[in-house]
Formats: sequence, structure tokens, C-alpha cells
Amino acid sequence: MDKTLLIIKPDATERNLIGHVISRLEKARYTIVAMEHMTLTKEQAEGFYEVHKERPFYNSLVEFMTSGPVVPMALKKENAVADLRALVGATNPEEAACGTIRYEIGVNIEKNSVHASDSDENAAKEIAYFFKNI
Ligand code: 3AN
Repeated sequence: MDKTLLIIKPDATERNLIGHVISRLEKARYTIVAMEHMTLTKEQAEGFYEVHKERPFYNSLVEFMTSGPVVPMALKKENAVADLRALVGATNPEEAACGTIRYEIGVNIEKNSVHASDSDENAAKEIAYFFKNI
């Protein structure tokens, strides 16, 4: 079984959409194998988004990701990474396909409600970043 990482971002936890996102994931046949409700420190958010360090939106992204609670979770399913990217939709909610999570609840390109790993390699790294015993 393949695994991937999803994070419910602060814009979604603030609007009480944790249950909504989990419901979408379970209906898409994901099994939650680990989950936490937490507020990231600046260092944790910076480390997670290290690959974007040189991008103009990095500081704003770190500020946003530390602005409220997040819910990282490890998810299991066949073809987990690609299927979750499809379910989540494009980075910019305005460009996300109808029916995707970002189309439904995304606010804008930064406050896009959920993160989903983009490759098996990154999924393994990102799961290990939050969960030590998976
Ligand atoms: P995705 O999350 O779709 O893989 P990435 O990895 O390119 O997108 O970007 C990581 C996060 O950075 C996005 N989820 C979004 O919150 C933020 N982001 C990406 N592009 C922009 C942008 N042009 N302006 C502001 N924030 C952005």
C-alpha cells in the first residue's frame, strides 16, 4: 500500500472544515494511519517548506502556516500520491477542477486549505517529518 501526507492548513481549521476534509478523504478510500492537531513553530514551517526558500512567497507562506492549527496526517491507499493530488486540485483554487477540495474550500493561491505530497520520495520525507514511527 502506498502512503502520502496531507496537511489541513490554518485557513481550513479556522473555518471548522477538518471534518469536511476527513470525510472527503475517507469517501475517496483513504485510511488515516497517523494524524495530529498542532500549531507549527516558525522553525517547523521553515523546515517543511525549505524547497521554497528562494521563492518570493516563502516568508508569507511560513507566516500563514504558523498562524493557526494544522492537521498533518499520513494516508494509505493504492496509488496514494497521484490520487490525492487529483482529489486536492491545482495550487490556485481558481484553477482547480470542479469537485476538488481546493475548488470547494480553497480561498486563494496561498490559503489553499490543504497540502498534498507531490511524489513518493517527498511523501516518505514529509511523513517522516511529522511522524517518527510510520
Ligand atoms: P502545491 O501545494 O500545489 O504542491 P507548491 O508546492 O508549489 O504547491 O507550493 C507550496 C505552497 O506554497 C502552496 N500550497 C501555497 O500555499 C503556496 N504558494 C505556492 N505558490 C504561491 C504563490 N504564487 N503565491 C503565494 N503562495 C504560493
